Amino acid sequence: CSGRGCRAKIHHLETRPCRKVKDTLEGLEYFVRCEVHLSDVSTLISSIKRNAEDVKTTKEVKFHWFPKKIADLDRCHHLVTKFDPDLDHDHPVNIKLKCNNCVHMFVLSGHSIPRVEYTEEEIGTWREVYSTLRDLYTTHACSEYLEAFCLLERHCGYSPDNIPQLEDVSRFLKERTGFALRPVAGLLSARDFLASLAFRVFQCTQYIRHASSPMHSPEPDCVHELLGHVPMLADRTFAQFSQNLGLASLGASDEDIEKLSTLYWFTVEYGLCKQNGEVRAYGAGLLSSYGELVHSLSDEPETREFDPEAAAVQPYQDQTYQPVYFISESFSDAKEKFRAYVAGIKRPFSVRFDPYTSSVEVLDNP
Ligand code: HBI
Ligand code: FE
Repeated sequence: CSGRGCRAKIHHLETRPCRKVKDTLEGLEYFVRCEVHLSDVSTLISSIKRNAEDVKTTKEVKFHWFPKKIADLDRCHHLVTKFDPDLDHDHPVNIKLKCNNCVHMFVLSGHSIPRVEYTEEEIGTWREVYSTLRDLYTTHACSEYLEAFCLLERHCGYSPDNIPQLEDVSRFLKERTGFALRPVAGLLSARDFLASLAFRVFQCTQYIRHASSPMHSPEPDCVHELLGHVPMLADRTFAQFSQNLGLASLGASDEDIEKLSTLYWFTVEYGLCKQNGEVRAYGAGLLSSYGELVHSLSDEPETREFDPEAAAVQPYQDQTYQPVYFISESFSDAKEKFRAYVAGIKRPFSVRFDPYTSSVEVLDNP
C-alpha cells in the first residue's frame, strides 16, 4: 500500500493455480505471510481487498517484551561481550566475564550495592584520570555538570584519592532526581540499557580500566560512569530527557532501537550545548576522556545544531574521535525536540510512567 506510508515485510509468498474460478484453472491464489506494523494492518487489508476477491487474514501480534515494573529489570541484563584472549587474564574485560554469573541484579528496595575495596594500583589509575580531567572541567564542562561535581566532591567522596562507591552516589542521585544506580557486569545490549532509563535506573559498571592505559578504556568502566554520567544525572531536565529516551525504547522495533541508541550516542555520550555564548560539553564520553574533550571544543570537528532526526541516523565513530558533534540550545530545548521526534515513532501502544509505583502503564492506541 505505497503512498499511504505503510510498509510490509514479506516473509513468504506462494502462488497456486486457483480452482475456484468457475471450476477452471484460471487465475491464481496467493498465500502471503508478512510482517506489518499493527497500525497499518487495516490499511493493508483494505488495499488488498480492492485488488483481490475473497481475502482471508489471520493475525499474530508481535512486539519485543519489555519491563513494566522496576523489578522486571532483573531480566534486562544481556551483556554484549567480546572475549579477547590476547588480553592479560587480569584485564578488567576478562575478569568481568568471569563474574557475569555472580553479578545478580538488585531489586532496588532493600538491597544495597556491594562496596568494592579498590587496590592501590586502581586508586592510582583513578587519581591520574581524575586530576587531569578536573583541571579541564571549569573551561569545558557545562554549568549543570560543574554544579553537581562540586556537590559530589562535598558529599559523595569524589576526590583524587578515593573511588566513590556506587551505593553512596546512588543515594545522592535518588535525592536529586530520583535516578538510582544499579551495578552491571559490562556493556549491555542497547535495548536493555535504554529500558532501564525508563525507570530512572542507570546501569553502572563497578570495575576500573587497566592500569596500563589510564586515559583510555574500550568499554564503560567506573571512571566513565562516575565522571561522565553521574554529574549530569543530577540535573532535573537532563534526567527527564534520559528517562524519555528510555520510555521511547520500550517495545520499539530493532530499527527504532538502533536510531534511539544513535541519538543517545550524540546526546548523552557526545553532546555539546550552548551556554552564555560559549559551547560546553555535557556528553559522558567527552567528560570522561581528556583527549576527546579537548578535541570536541577545538576548531577541528564539524558541529551542527541538534536535530533528533539527523542525529538518529548520523554515522558515528567508536574507535576514534567523532568527526561531528551536535550542539543543543539547552536541555529543555533538546527535550522538546526529542518529544516531537518520539511522536513520529510508530508503536502499537503508548506508555505512561507512573512515578508512584515506578511502573509503566501500557495503553492501547485507539
Ligand atoms: N551498557 N553497561 C553499559 N553502559 C553503557 O553506557 C551502555 C551500555 N549499553 C549500550 C549503551 N551504553 C549505549 O551505547 C547505547 O547503545 C544505548
Ligand atoms: Fe556511557
